[in-house]
Amino acid sequence: MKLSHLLLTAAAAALAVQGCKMKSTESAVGGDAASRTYVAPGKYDELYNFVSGGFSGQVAVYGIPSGRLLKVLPVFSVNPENGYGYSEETKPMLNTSQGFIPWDDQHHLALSQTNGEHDGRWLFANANNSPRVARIDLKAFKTMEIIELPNSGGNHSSPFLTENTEYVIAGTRFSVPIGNQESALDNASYKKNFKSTASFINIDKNSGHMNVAFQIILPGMDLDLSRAGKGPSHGWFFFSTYNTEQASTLKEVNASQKDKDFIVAVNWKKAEEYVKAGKAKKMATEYYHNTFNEETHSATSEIIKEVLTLDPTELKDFVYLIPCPKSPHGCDVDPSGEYIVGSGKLAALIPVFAYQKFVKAIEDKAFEGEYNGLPVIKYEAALHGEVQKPGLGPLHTEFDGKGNAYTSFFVSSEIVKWSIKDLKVLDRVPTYYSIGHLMVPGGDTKKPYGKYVVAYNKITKDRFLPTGPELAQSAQLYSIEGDKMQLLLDFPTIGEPHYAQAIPAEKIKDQSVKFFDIAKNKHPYVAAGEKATKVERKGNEVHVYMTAIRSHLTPDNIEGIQVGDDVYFHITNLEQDWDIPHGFAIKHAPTAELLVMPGETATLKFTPKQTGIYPFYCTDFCSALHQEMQGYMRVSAK
Ligand code: CUK
Ligand code: CUA
Repeated sequence: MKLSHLLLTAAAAALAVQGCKMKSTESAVGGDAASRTYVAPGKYDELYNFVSGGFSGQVAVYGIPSGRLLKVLPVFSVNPENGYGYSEETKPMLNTSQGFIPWDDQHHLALSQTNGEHDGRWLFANANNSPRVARIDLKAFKTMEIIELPNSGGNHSSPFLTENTEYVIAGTRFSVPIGNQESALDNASYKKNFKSTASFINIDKNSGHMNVAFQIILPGMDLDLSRAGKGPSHGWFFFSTYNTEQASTLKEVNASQKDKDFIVAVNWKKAEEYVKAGKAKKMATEYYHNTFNEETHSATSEIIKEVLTLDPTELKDFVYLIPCPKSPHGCDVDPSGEYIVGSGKLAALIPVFAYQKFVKAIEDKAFEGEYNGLPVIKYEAALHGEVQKPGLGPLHTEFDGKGNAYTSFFVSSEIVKWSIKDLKVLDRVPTYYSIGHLMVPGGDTKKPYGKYVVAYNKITKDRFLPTGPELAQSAQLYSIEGDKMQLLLDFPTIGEPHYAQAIPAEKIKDQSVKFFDIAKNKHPYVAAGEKATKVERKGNEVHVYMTAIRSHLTPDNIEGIQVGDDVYFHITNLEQDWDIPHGFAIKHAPTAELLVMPGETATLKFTPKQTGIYPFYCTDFCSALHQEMQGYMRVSAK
């Protein structure tokens, strides 16, 4: 772990140099913190906080300001708790060109936007390891779509979106050779064969459906994070890079040689024109697009065999590089769309670029040279200014819409508030400990909600009761209403949280789906009433059309099954009421349970290996007669 090693060794020295006074927690906690985070029993939180689940592969939903966990949304990892990835209906969601993949690493989230503001329709999430992007529907809080990205390795700079959700953009963190080619692993081969790709995923305005519109093939340099321009800079997209040395091994000596890496500025409107004009190249490939159908309550996979690519070294004038000090990580655009903040992890300053100056620099051809065929703008020509000595290890920046920026500092473990206009540090608060991302509700939009900043920390040591070597992950809520930031609350999170999003509750809560209309259920194996239940044999396959309603499962005695039969239990939940799921589990099924929502049909496949009697039951305590929701399956010898 090169970076963390480097940063941690730098930490002690850094703190000494800085004379950073670590205040005690007590003095940093606001006096009225309890009343400001207390949400009385029966009351709702003010905001939904969607938090990436890191290596859990899922997304967690918390209430703010209470920090209460409201839901874990399964996205990229199987979830035996509700059958996601185990039921026949959801298995296709995790299909990829390399087969079924039951896990991933989830880092960033983006709420859909209209006119640069969160609209509460969808949430997009990245899979970092096996490059994919998911769309979650916020009416039903359900993963509806997962699209795989070809020509990508480490889908980290993802998903970030344009101000009207025209595109979700995904950049490769690990440059790889295009088209699954192999290559020797040395610097010369990296330079020659490795490429970074930026995928532009088009989003259908009405359905939200994703489609890889085109990919920009860039020289290998490892895209790390990114943001779309907004307002005046709408039409541009900015990525940070950290391996412009093009080293195949990132041992310290290699990747941090250079004084500056780049921010890659992409004029996506121009790229769009090139695509429309037929200038993109068709490339044969293979990737999966998995969609969950609301009417059949089932997912299907589609295999796509072609992708359009643009080469910015051939088609000029839509990709420019801005030098940015020392291995930038975060790359953030302020609410006005005028300023682009780079955060060099190894730099002791924060460079802020001005969009107008950047545009002028292109007009004036204020270039310092080329990098692998791409024009490099002069640092000073695009620079608005630098925040001097802000702290150590700057990572990410969010905004409050009042002209202030909040940057997280991993090494000096703090949030620093500074003024965008005059680049003065205004305030700093310690985080416990080593903050990664931070999030101001709406802080990435044109109109931040402000009020709070939440720190998502990398180290939890001593914040919660010890639970062995592995501690819960830690988030911290601060008030940013006054001039000084105030710590209000610690709350534990699942997985490892990276980026998060938050949105006022009103934008989501009233549209929440309470149950699915059974009359509209078009599942091929639905039993829309108890009369439609049956057991059907087709050779080796047995299909059980079963219904669940308080308080029985129908049929509840199943005979005629033989060892080795593939038994499909299709459970339709007949309830038409809120919060009445029924569960289904059968003895020795080596998969998971099903948790079937009202009006939905879900299927568990089970192949019994032994003769005997197999009890099955409802797992969700649904009524006074919940215990009576049970039955038996008899399995005979072949
Ligand atoms: S990364 Cu986690 S702290 Cu993957 Cu956005 Cu910066
Ligand atoms: Cu249905 Cu318990």
